[in-house]
Amino acid sequence: MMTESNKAQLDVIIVGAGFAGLYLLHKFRGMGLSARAFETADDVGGTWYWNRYPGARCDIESIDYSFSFDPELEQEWEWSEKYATQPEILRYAQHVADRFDLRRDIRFETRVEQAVWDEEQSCWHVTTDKGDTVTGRFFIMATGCLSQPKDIDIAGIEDFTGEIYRTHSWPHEGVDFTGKTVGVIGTGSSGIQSIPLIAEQADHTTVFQRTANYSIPAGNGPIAPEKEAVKKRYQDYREEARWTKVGVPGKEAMDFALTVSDEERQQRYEELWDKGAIPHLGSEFADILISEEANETLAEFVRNKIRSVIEDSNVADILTPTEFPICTKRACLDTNYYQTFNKDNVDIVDIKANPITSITASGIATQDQDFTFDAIVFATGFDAMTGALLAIDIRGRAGQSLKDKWADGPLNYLGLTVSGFPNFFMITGPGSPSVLSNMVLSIEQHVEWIADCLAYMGKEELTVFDPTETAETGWVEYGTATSDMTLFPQAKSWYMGANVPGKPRVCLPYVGGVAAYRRVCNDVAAQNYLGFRFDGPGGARCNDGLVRRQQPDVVALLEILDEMELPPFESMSPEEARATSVAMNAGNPPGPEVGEVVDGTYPGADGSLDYRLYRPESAGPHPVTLYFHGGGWVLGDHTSDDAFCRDLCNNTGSIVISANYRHAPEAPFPAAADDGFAALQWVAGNIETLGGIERELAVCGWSAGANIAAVVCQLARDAGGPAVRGQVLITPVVDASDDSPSMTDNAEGFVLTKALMEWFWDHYADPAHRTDPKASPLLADDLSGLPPALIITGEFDPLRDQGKAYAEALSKAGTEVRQTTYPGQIHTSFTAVGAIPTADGARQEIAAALKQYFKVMEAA
Ligand code: N01
Repeated sequence: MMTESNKAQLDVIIVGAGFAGLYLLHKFRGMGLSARAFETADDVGGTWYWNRYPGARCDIESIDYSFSFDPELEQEWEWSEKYATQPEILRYAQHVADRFDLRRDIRFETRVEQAVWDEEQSCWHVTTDKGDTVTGRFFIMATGCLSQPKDIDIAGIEDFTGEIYRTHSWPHEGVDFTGKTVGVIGTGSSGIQSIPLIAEQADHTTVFQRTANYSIPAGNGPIAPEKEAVKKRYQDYREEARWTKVGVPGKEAMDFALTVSDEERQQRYEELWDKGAIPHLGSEFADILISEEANETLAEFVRNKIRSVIEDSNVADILTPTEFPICTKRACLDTNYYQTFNKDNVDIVDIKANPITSITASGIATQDQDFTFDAIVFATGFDAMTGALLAIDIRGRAGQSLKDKWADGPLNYLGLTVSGFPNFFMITGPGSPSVLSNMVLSIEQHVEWIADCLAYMGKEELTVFDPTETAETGWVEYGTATSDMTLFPQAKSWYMGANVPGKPRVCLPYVGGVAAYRRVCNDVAAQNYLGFRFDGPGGARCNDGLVRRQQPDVVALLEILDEMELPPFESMSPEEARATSVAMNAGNPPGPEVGEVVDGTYPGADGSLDYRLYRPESAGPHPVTLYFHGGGWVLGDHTSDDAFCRDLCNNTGSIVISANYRHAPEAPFPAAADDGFAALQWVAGNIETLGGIERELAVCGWSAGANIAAVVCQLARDAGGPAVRGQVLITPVVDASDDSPSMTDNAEGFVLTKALMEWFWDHYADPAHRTDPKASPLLADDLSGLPPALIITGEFDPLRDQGKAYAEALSKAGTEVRQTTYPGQIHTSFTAVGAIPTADGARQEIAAALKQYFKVMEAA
C-alpha cells in the first residue's frame, strides 16, 4: 500500500560520486532540485579512487581530461604532467567536491542494492546496504563503465597462501614488492601500466599474457607549451572538442591509408608515434577502423616498433600482437613496457601456448611448468559497461528487472535511458560513445542533456518520461549497424562483451563518435524529445519515431556534405559541375586490386570513345559485364566509378568494361543511348578478343548509366541482337515524367535532389524527346522479351519509385525481374565502395544476380 511517506523525498537519486556523480549534484543544485548521491567508497573519485595500482594514469591528456563547465575551475587547476597520475586526478576530483561543497549531498560508504519503480506514486524507491530506503522522482546511475571487476575465472585462487592484489582495488597504503617474486596476470592497460613499476621493485617478475596488446609509448613529461597555451582559449578549445570523434581536438582524417603513398603513410605514423597519444590513433586515416588492409598498415607499423625494442626475438614474438585489428581493443599507452622485458629478472609466459591450469598454494601452475610466487597481481579487467548497472537490482514497470530486460544485450535509447524504466538515466551507458571518448567530456554532455530534459519536463508540467520501444529498438539497430561497418566486432574485447564468459556479444559503446552522437541527442531534444512518452499534469504526449532513419555511414556522409556547404550542382555550369565532381571523386577510397586494368577505345556511334577494362585475377576466359557510369548524362566518365567496377569485377569474376559515352549538353539525347548501344555491339562482336566468353554478356549501370543499360536492352531486343544475358539497373532513371512520392519525399537532402534531376534532364533531352523510350524506357509500349533484370533502389532516393515502377512494368510484361529497395540508403550509396559499407549487401546481391545470368557460372 502506498502511503504519503512513499512519495518522493528527493528529486533525484544518484548512484556514484565519481566525475559523473559530482557534476550531476552540482548541476541539479543549480537548478534548485534536491539530489543525493550514494557512494560505496569513503571518498569521491570513482575509478580514480579505486584504481591505485603503481603507474595508474589517464590515457587522455590532462588538459583534455577535466571539467569544462566552470571557467574559473579550469583556469585555477594546474596539471603537473601531460598524463596525470591517479593521485593527481583523485586530488582534482576532491578539489571539485570541496570547491562546490558537494560532499554534504553524498552518503559515503553506502552501497545501493535495489531500485524499484513505483507506478502509482511515479517515483523510485532506492534501498541501500544500510537498510534505509529513499524515494526520488528520478534515478540516475553514475556508476562508471569500468567499475565492476570481472570475476577471476581461474580455479584455485583461494588456495594461494601468498599475497593477492587486484589492480582495480589496490591497497591505499601501497605495496612494496622489494625482494619478492611476483606473478602478474593480464596485459591490458592496467597490466601494461603497472608491470614496469612492479618489475623495478620486485626480485623477479613473471607476466602471464593471454593476448598480446598494442601499446605505444606515452612520452609523458611536463605539459607541452602549446598544450598549456590552450588554457588561454580553453572554452573555444572545449567547444572544438565537443565536435570531434573522440572528444579531443585534433585532425579528423578525411583521407585513406590506402590512397596515400607508402612514404606519406609511414611519415604520418611516425608523427603519431612521437606524439604518444591514442585518441587519434584509429582516426589518422578514415579507413583504419573500416578496412582490414588499411588497419594492417598501422598494425604492422606498431609491430615493427615493438620488435625494435625487444632484444630477445622469442620474447618479441610473444609480445607482438597479431590476433585482432589495432584499435579494436583499447590501445594502451605505456612507459618502458616493452623495455621491461629486456631485464634479466622479468619473464613472459605465453598462456595461449602454455595455459594456466590453476592457482596453487605456492603460485601458478601452467600446463608445462609450476611457478612459485610471493605475490600474484590480477590485472584481469572489468565486466565493462553493464556490470555495474546490473550489480544493482533495478526494477522498472511491472517489476521487470533490468537484468531480465538485458538478457540478450543492453537495450537502451541513446545510451541514456531504457524503455520500461521510467525516469531512469544512465551516465555514459551502453549505446553511448563513453569508453571510446574523453570520458569527462561525455559525462558533461550526458549531465547537460539530462538537465535540459528535466528542465523541459518542469516547464511543460510533465512528471514521467519513458522512451518508446520503437525508439529504443531503432537506436540499438542503428548502433549495431554502426559497429558492423567497422572492425570492432572482430576483436574478443570487453567492448564486445567478449571478456566475460556468458555475456551477450554486442558492441557496447556507440562507435560513431562523440560529434555524431551529440548531434543525435540534440536532434532528439529539438524534436520535443523524439522517441519519448511523457505524462503529468501537463498532459500525456508521445512524439514517437526514429531519430536516425538513414544508415549510419549515409548519415556521416550527409553530415560531411552539409558541413562543406557546397553550392548545388544545378547552380553551376556543366564545366564547373564536372570539375567539382572530379574533385569530390578524388577523395574516394580506392577500390580493390583486380587482375588487370586496361584502357582502350571503341567505336562509338559517332567516333571513338574510351573504355576501361577490369579483368579478374583468375584464369580466363571470363563472362563480360558492360558497365555504364552515372552522372546524369552530364558528369563522369568511364573511370569515375572505378572503385565500384573493381569491386564488381572481383565479386562477379567477370570482366567489367566501363564504356564512356558522349555527354550532354554538348551531345544531347540520343547520343548517350546510341553510344551505349554501339558499345554493346562492339563488345559482343569482340568478346573473345577481349578475353570474354562468346555470348556471356550482361549489362549494368548506375543512375543515368542504368538508363542507358535499360535502353540498350530494348534496342538490342528490337534489333535482334546482340544477346544480353541480364541487366542490373542501380537506382535507374527510367521516366522523365516521374512525379511519384519518392520524388517529393526525397526531393532534398539526399545528394541527388529533384532540382538536380531536372537540371540533368534539361541538359540531356528536350521536353519533346523525354517521352521517347530511348530517354524514358519505362514509357516503352512493349516491355516483353527483355533480359532478366535486377533493379536496386534506396529508400531515400528520389528515383526510388520509378525504379520500382520499371520492375513492376517489366514483370507485368513477362520479363523476369527482381527488385530490392534497401532501407536507409540513398541514390549514391551503391557505387560508393569503401565509403558506404552498409551497401555491401546490395553489392553482393548485384554480383549474385550477374553470376546467375552468366550461364557458364551457373553451370560451374
Ligand atoms: O583490463 P583489460 P584492464 N586468464 O580487460 C587478461 C581502462 N583503463 O583493467 O586479452 C588470463 O583490458 C586479458 O587477456 P585477454 C581502459 O579503457 C584505462 O587492463 O582477454 N588472462 C587481458 O590481457 C582499458 O581498456 C587506463 O586474452 C586473463 C587482461 O587480463 C580498461 O580500463 C588504465 C584472464 C585484462 O585486460 C580495462 O583495462 C587502466 C584469465 N582468466 C585501465 N582474464 C588508462 O590508461 C583476463 N585476462 C586510463
